[in-house]
Amino acid sequence: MTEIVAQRIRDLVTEIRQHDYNYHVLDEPTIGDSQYDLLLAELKRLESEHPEFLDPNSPTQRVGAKPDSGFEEVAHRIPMLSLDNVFDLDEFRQFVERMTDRLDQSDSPYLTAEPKLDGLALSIRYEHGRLVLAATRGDGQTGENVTQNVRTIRSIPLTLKGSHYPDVLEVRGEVIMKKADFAAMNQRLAEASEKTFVNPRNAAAGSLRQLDPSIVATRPLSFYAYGLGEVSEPLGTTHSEVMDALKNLGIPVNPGLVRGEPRVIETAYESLMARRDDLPYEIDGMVVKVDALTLQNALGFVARAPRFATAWKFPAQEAATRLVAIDVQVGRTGAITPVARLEPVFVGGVTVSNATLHNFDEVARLDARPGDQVMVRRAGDVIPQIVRVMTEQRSDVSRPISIPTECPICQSPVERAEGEAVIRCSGGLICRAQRLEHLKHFVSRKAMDIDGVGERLLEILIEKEWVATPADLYRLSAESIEGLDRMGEKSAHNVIQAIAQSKETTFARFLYALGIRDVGEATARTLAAEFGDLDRLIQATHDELMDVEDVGPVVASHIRAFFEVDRNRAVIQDLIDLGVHWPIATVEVSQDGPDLTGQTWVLTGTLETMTRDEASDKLRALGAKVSGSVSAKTTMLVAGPGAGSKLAKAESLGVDVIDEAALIALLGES
Ligand code: 5U1
Repeated sequence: MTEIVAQRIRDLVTEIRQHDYNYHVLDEPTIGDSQYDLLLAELKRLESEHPEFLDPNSPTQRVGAKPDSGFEEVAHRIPMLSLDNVFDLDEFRQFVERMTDRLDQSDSPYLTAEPKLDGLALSIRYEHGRLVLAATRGDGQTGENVTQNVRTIRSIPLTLKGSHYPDVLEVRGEVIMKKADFAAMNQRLAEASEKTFVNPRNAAAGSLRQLDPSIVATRPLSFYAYGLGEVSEPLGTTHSEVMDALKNLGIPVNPGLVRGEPRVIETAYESLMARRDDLPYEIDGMVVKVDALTLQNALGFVARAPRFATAWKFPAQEAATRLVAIDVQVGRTGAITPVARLEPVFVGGVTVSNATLHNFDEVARLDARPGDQVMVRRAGDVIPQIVRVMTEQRSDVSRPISIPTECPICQSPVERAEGEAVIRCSGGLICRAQRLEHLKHFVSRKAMDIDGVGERLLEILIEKEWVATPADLYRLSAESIEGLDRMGEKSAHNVIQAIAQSKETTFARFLYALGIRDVGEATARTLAAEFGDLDRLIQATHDELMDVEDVGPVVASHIRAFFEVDRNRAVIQDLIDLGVHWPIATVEVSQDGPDLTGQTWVLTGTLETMTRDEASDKLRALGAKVSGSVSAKTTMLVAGPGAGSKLAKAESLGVDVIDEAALIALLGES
């Protein structure tokens, strides 16, 4: 019996180690987390019932004992080096040239490139295949003994895999926290009202230096090796061979190693920088090394850094600067948003002088005040953001800004809809800021498509009070605009001609041009197809609007609110009186198919031989109305694969349901 238990414990230890390797090294887990937890729980139970079979390196022993106080010092037998940096292509090429000269070679040496993980350097010592010591870098000569904590990091094997390894093997690498693990951990900490971490690097460093290993065990740390310290026998003749050997021993190695000539490395740098934000961990550059270990030794070291390697840094994504002011902007829909004006700072590869603050809740959350030192982040093409305010450096006289109660442009009162973070100007078209944005939208290519009427001209026309509503554009003459914005006679004539030509439009473009909140091009097209006629749309009830595909309660409310404003209806009438027109939609009822006039159809799920839009057009051609939601008024539901709640509702209401094949037969297309 006891032999059976001992064997089961050994099997579980082997199996769990294999899963650790699959998960952390290969990144290819073969079982789910809960299955893994079951195996670990069984092992824990058997070990507690039979402590005589407990292997000190069992996967259950990762939550180590508490050290008495602080961390003891560890002298590194081989110093832990740091890296010199290069910051651009020129510096990189100089680095390669220096090495090539020094090696007295005609060709530059083969190089490797790997992501420079942004974490904490760690040295892990294995003796006879067992983890015996883990130490932080410290000053490079002496670090801290963090063995108990490191034993809790699941990606670090407590025993090496296989049977061939050096008696002494010191592995060097980086302890990090992946972005997703960091976000989840911070959320957990926040929910427990505990202090959260500013970024994954701080979280990794703070967690590894925790004095209580049982707390470290709850922190989702990862480790990736990038080199060696002391070894009793070589693992290979090149850096790439060493990395492969470490991987085979069960050690996770720095991912994405590239090997090649300097040109290959230059391309790898561009590619890595482009993928930077998509990687699961934060990196701050790329480490380039000479691949051949003999050449590495020949090149040697300067002071504390090797000559054979460098960190080719990425432009920093975060930088500190001063928040000069918080300005307020009014958008086309009247949204009033705070904008941070910054002392210009170079970040993410560009000079930034503005950052978004989203809304006034965000200003309060950050506690951002004019004059504060702030940390600005610009990652990829994302609009620069303020991620942190250094409140500790704040002057005593600083004061929070107050939320405006009136529009800074037209002084109309501001409104805040329930549940919305955004405040809005209630001035509508009387607000000059909204007027400009509204007119820019009206003339834009996908709306009325009026060529030659740009932002500058609109600004002048508004300034002169010649144009207050879109209709005023159609009252302009070539003579009146000649000379504005350095416009010649010919240009003025062209502009007026473009304005006149825009009078002939489509219902969908006109609807889109009105700038109703949340009515984009696609919704405008659907509304135009569904209602065909402006009066019918103006009179449509909330429920009728909701019947339209893709129109939900919020959009329906915006449409209703827009048409309920007298001034908006007056502008529409004005536009029509000035000659804006579109073809009247004539529903040509097809002679070939059945007459579906008066029927309401709904489409759901995936159609295989046509798109939903095509099917809708065909049904409309037969006289049917196509709605987005099922109700008692629905005549027929066409359900394709993947149909969900609409199908269930149709069945519960007793609405007839057909599939795509039946629809095709009905359309007479089979
Ligand atoms: N990826 C990587 N990071 N890193 C840091 N490789 C690497 N190599 C290092 C350091 C300090 O040093 C070796 C070149 C000795």
